[in-house]
Amino acid sequence: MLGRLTIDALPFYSWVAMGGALVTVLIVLLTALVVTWAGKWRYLWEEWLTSVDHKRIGVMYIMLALVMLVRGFIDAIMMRAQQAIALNNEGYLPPEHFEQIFTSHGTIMVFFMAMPFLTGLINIVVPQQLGARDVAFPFMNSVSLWLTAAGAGLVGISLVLGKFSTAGWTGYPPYSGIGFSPGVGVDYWIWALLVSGVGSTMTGINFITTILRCRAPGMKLMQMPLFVWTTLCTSILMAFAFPALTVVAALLGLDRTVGMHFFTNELGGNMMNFANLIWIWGHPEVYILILPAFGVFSEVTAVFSRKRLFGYRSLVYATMAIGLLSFTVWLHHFFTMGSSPNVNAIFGIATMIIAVPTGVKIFDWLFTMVRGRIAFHPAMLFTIGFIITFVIGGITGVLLAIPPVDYQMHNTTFLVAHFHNMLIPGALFGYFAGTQFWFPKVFGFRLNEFWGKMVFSCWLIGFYLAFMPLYALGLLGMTRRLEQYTHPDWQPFLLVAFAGACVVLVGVFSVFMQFYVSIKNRNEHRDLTGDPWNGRTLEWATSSPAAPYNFAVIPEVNSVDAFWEMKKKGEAYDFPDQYEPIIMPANTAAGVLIGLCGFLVGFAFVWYLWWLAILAMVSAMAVVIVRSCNDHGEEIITPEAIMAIESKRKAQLISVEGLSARGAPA
Ligand code: HEM
Ligand SMILES: [Cu+2]
Repeated sequence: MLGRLTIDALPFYSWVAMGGALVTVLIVLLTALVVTWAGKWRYLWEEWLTSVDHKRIGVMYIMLALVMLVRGFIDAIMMRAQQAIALNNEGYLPPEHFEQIFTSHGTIMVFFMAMPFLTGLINIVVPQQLGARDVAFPFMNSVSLWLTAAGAGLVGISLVLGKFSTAGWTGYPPYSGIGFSPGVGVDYWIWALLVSGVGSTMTGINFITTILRCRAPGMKLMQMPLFVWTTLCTSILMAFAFPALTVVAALLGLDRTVGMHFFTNELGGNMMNFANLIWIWGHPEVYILILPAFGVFSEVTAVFSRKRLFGYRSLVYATMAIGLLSFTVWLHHFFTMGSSPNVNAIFGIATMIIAVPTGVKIFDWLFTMVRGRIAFHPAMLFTIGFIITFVIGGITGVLLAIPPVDYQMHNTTFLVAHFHNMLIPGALFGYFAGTQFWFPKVFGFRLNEFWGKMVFSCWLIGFYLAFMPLYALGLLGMTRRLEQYTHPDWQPFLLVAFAGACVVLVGVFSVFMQFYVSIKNRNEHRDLTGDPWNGRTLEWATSSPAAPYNFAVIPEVNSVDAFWEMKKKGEAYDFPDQYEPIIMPANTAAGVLIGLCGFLVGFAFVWYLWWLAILAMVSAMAVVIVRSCNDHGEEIITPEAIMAIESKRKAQLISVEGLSARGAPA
């Protein structure tokens, strides 16, 4: 009945692990208690958990990302603390625990911090930039969210029941096979990826369709905002790359659970197939993470330089080129595995070619700033910090793309420094910039700028302190994933890296402090216009926060900076005398339930609870069938209701001084 699940699943093996389990359980209980105490379960369920509104789904994605950012960061600082002290001693983490930590850190940061963060921003912004009322498949959107959350839940529960994988975030066999990793850890990893990977694939399909089918009338492809373009590219990558991950994780699961031999080096298996498959997903994945951030930087640069984006077309072509090229370079992750020199050379050159479109983008952003009136808003600071730091990471990437150099640097901390150097500025800074930029659109007030600058400075300075020493350590020969060492020369660098992580800790704290201070003083920073930064694209045409239907009347678009043109022509704030009824999708519990089933399926397979696995799969099917038979999936918003909302908005606009210059009703 209980499969592999016994009392030994509790983490009695170490005090640190026990502490982690207790803290996890306490946080969950405390959250439940607070919600109960505030009497908010019903509100939470009806307004949020069952919502299919893309804006709310976006907010929930980002909340998940922030929680997981904290979790991933705790892992990171624990590793930095361990390496800072573990010269000629065991430090405070036993080896097996350290291994779980780097695996969960990598897995969480990529799948459950970065992915939900970017998906959240896309959800909030893209439909509004397109002049649409929702995404193409709102219900599927909710399913994607809850499957992602289910995957995160599996990683979370591994803290309490059983252990997490020790095989690193890429889980290479043979080590991740049942022979070397007999426990439940790798199974947790596999199922977290399988469940959330399905969600990401569906997100990709959803946004490709949304962008191709739901644009405002008149909006040509070459008139879409850049963030929409990068989203399109990322979505295509999601739809085509994630299936490879799903396949490779499922095959590894079959190897482990039913004794197949896809990757075993015996009975015809070959672990190289694993390396190929996972990186056929993995390299596009880094562009999935980075391209939306490029989109944010493009929007932010134009708005805060008070200029049209320089080289719009070249940015679009560069984005598409990067997307395409990203599928042609995966082998650079295993140059050392013995392909022929020619094969290595081809993949090395393909890798270097990606630097060209990326360089084009960097120059476009710089030229947008030239002679602009730059406002040093935190979003802009992140953009500038990104440009400078990312170029350094790019250069070290080109170095690693040279196969003989890679033979030296492979699996050293030089590599660790390189990919953090790409992902922290290239992905995370973009998400932070997007948060600073679009927060008022979602909540109706601006974020406190002082704390925004704190977030920026701590993350920037902390990043340099934490990762520049790792470049040096890599050159000194320190391999990655080391839980102790005997080389006294390394320790000073590792102490600096630890200090850097501590500075980032202040940065993480500042993220939440900024929310707290901004919410407390929200009345001083209200955004009554819906357009706090004098924006250029359509999302600023809606009110802040936008009405459930975004646009009472769908705008007509015939230029790149659609909203900017509307303001210039004095048409930005026109109100019609009458409204048509609007049909919106109704909330549904099906998404949450499918997510729950996904979680249970994963949990059941991890612990060999076959009855639960079957039960959960059948339930998921049942929910899908019931939902498909439901003819009441829609709600009609009446013209009167729209009139009420829009009249309030009109009154609000009239109350804002100086807006008439932008074409507002006088
Ligand atoms: C400032 C915050 C961060 C710090 C201090 C940090 C620190 C670390 C450390 C110490 C390691 C282990 C290095 C080793 O193997 O010796 C690591 C690995 C890793 N980190 Fe981070 N990290 C941070 C942020 C991030 C972010 C934002 C991402 C992704 C978006 C990320 C992704 C990864 C990945 C994929 C690994 C590899 C895990 C593995 O070896 O299996 N990290 N990080
Ligand atoms: Cu790569």
